[in-house]
Parts: sequence; structure tokens; C-alpha cells
Amino acid sequence: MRWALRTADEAIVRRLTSELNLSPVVARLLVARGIYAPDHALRFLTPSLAHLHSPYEMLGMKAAVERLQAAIANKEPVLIYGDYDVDGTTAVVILKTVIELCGGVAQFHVPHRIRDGYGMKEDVIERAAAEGVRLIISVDTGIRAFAAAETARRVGVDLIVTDHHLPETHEGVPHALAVLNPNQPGCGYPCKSLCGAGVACKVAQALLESTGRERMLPSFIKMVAIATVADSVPLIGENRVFTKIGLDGLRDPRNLGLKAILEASQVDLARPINTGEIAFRVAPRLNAAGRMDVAEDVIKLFSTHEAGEARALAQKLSDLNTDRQQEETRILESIETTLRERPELRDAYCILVDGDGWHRGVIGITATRIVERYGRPTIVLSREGDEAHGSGRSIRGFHLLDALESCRDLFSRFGGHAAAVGLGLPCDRIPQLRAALDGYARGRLTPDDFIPTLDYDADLSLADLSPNLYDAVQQLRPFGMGNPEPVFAAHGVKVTLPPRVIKDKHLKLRLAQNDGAARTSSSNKSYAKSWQAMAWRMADRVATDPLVVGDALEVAFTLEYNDHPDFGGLELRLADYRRSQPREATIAAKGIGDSR
Ligand SMILES: [Mn+2]
Repeated sequence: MRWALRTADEAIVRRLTSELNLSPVVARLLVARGIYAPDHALRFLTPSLAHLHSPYEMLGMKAAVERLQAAIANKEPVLIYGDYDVDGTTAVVILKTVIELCGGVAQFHVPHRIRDGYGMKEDVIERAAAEGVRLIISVDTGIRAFAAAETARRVGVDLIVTDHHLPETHEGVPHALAVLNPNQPGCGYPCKSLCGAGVACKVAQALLESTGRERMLPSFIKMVAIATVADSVPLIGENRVFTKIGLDGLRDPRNLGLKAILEASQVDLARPINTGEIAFRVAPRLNAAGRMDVAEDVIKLFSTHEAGEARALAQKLSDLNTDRQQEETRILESIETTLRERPELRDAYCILVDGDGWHRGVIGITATRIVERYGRPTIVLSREGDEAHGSGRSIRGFHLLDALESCRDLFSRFGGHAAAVGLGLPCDRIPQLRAALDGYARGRLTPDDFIPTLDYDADLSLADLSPNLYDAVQQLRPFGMGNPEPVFAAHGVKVTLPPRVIKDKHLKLRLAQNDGAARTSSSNKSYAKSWQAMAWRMADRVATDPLVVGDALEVAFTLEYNDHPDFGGLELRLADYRRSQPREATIAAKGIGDSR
């Protein structure tokens, strides 16, 4: 692993430090995250509802709200057209709840991932029209639904599109009564990176404000926070306000479904919720419905007024998630076997593996795992009859969609972006695709690109660690996409107790800063202060290269607070460690291009 220090202009760091009376470490973290102006920094450190933008800054909001208000007043049924992932289903829940709260009637449609595929379908619109629906509002989908918009016009249905995905560059946006998307041309909305539920929440905010119910907004924001984390949009701007306020609010869940799913996910409500708990425990359960079965269960979960039903649905989602994990493990093992037996596949610059009947809802996650393991762009294909369906994930600096563009004639469908793609092609073209992608990648990557990089924020001495520093860093929470958890590096650290292996997997170390004579003065209390360090899943490293007391290390770490009453306190969570080089060797290594 390569370590790279995030850059931060020292002059700006000094200015923020003095103007806002911040700790220099926090100022550096802010500047490394692109926050230079003092007022911006203040807003970042203290997110509040007052920072939310007016919904009417979004193009199309006025027309959308007026039409919704008319529907609500006339008790006209409104069909909400959603999507099957966390973002799409929570967005449905947000709009359904707000329409019903205001006295209206709401129905919803969520496509089935395998049967219906992604996007708005004309037959759903025709059927709704036949049943008397005169207003459809999409959430988290629809920005490229040109045919669906035409159908709506033909059958006399007003269509409001709300979405956050990028519009088509040439054809513009569908012809609809209103189109709400901060990314459409001409929309001056300041926060461009809202998720689908975020856009839906802006509609909800407008409806709540117009009926004097704005104090209800925080309960909607709890739902938006889950979607914002699950959809991997950057946690900056309005998204930071949503996640900060929403995650705090989730500690007091009122909605029975929320309460049940947090309980089933074993989220500890006694302490601040972090984005990892949402991303790795709550979201996979909500997503499991759309991946493995029917996404409607998520909407039922959040709509029920029956605690027993909520618990049963949360349990069903947890079971589906267990199925999903087993399916993922099965596919991963099969891929690993293939890569062992056919090393030429593993050595490809763009890995492409295929298998029979792999669950299409899971192959994207397995592609992510293979990228983590091998550091190379990866496409996983599931063969179903004559057609193969695939998902791909990339590495930093390799535009996977461009790679697919370079051989576009091979596909029956493809789409996505730099980091992730979806595709379909006839099975007999898989060998051609494999060769084409490998060739394309060899022209753009070198083996050096396959070494993962650990970005870190600052070099510290362990003597600088303190509960105050920990508290200061916590002000930047919640961490996640666009606001990574701060990682620090310390050099010349000594192992002070024999390392302990925990559960065969993890490593527990005791570390102290080896500062030499400078800190031997008895007046310096920080001398010899040692810290506990947890190195999760790193036990195999001491099996091949044992650590003993006195070994000198460089460590990259995040700060953790262990609240155990007896041996709790501030501790380190290692992101990586390596042996300190003797001084001469370090200088020599620098000469040949060491990263620091
Ligand atoms: Mn989305």
C-alpha cells in the first residue's frame, strides 16, 4: 500500500487557524477537504436546518408543487413511480408520507429489478391511466424516460419527473409538466449532489412549508440521511446537513419501521450513529429487498402502524440480506477458484470473469470485492441463456465507461460512469470483450496503478494525541463519501507489549512514540505514554513477519474512543503499518521515488 499525504495550502491553514481559533489539525483537515473560506468552514462545523436552501431555487419546483397541491385538494390519486434501491424506495416513502400527511391520496409503483429492469415503463403508465390516475411523479428515476413521458402525454397523464441522475447530453430532458433535477441545464440549485430521496425531500419541504407543517421536516430528514449515505453521494453542502441532522435524529426513531430496522441491524442508539453503520448494516438490509425479492416490502415497512408487522418485515429483510451475503460468498469463491486455475485472467489489466446464473442483484458487490483484492478494474458477468449481464467497478484513474465506449459494438446495452458500469452482451462475444478491455487497459495503466493508495491527512507524533484532539476531529462528522474520516500517520513508533492476536483475525498492539532524548525530561508528562492500537483483519501479517517488543513502526491510523469503563479511552485504529526504515535507507528510498 502506498501512503499519500493529502495536500493543504499552509497559508490557508494558518489563516483558518487564527481567524476561527481552530486547532491547526482541524484547519488542515478542512483545507484538505476543499474548505478555504472562514464562513464556509463555520457552516461545515455546525450544520443546521437553517442552512437548507429554499426548495424554490430548484427549477420546476413551483409548477410541481402547484400541481401536487391541486391533486391533494381534490383527493386525486397520485402515483409515485420509484426505484428498487434504498434511494428509490425511501424517496417513495417520503413523498407518500407527505402527500398523505397533507390530506392527499398516494399510490406507488416500484419496478422489479430482474423482471422490469431499471427506469420508467410505458405499460405501467398506460395501466395507471386506465385506472383513473391523472398525475404521476417519479422519484430517483425518469430523467431519460423520453418514451414514458410521451406515453403519459398521449394517455392524458400529467408527469412530474424528480431525479438526480445526469440528463442525456444531446436530447435534454423529457417533455413533462415539470422536471426537477439539480443537474439539468438551467437549474441553479446550489447543491448538485443530492440523492433521489434528497430531491424528493425538497418537494416534501415545499409542501410542508406551504401548509404550516415545517416542524415535521426533521422526521423526513432521518429517511433522507439513510438514502444519502446508501447512494454514495458526497456528504458536503446540503447532504452534510441532511446526514448530520438525520443521523442524530435516527437515535430517536418514531416511525415503527425505522425503529424495527435499526434494531434488526443492531445499531446502538445510545451513542452517535456513524455512516458505516448505515452503509454496512441498515442499507444492505433495505437493498436486499430489491436485490433478492420485492422492494415493496421496504415501503410497507416504513408505512405500517403495527409494531408486530414492522418487526416481521425487518426480520424478513434481514433474512434476505443473509441470503444475499451467502450468494455473494458463493460467487466470490467461484471467482477465486477461476482466478487460481487461470492465472492469465488474474493478470489481465481489466479482470473479466463470468459464470452461469449468478444472481444479477449481487454481481456488482462481488466486482467491488475483486477490485479491493486485486486492485484492478473488474467486470463480473452472469450468463443467462445466450445473454450475459454484467456489472463492473473501476480503480482510481481508469474511466470504465470510456473503456466500454471503446468497444461499444459488442454490447446489447451498457451504461454507467467512470467508477461503475452495467452491461449486457451475447455470451459468444465474451472472449472478444475480454481481449478488447485488456488491450484498452494495457494502453492506459501500468502495474504501479494496481497498488492501492492510502490517503492520509497529517503527520503527528503520538505525543500530540489527546481527548481534545479527538473531540475536535469529531466536529467533522459524519464521515463518508466526499468527507473521508481523517487518517493520521506517526513515524518511529515503538511496540511496547507483545502483540496479541484476537479471534485469529485481528491484532491488538500497544504503541509508544519513540522520541529519543528530547522527551526524557521528567517534566514532560507525555513521555512514555503508550496507546492501544487495534489492527482489524491484520493478524495474518504477524504470521509471516512477527512483531516483537521494541520493533519500530510507521503507523497510519484513525482515532477511536473505546467507552469501556475499565480499559476504555482514546485508542488508535490502524489503517496500515510498516516497519520503520533505518535512517540511511529512508534517505536512499526517497531518492528513488518513495511517496514521502
Ligand atoms: Mn439514486
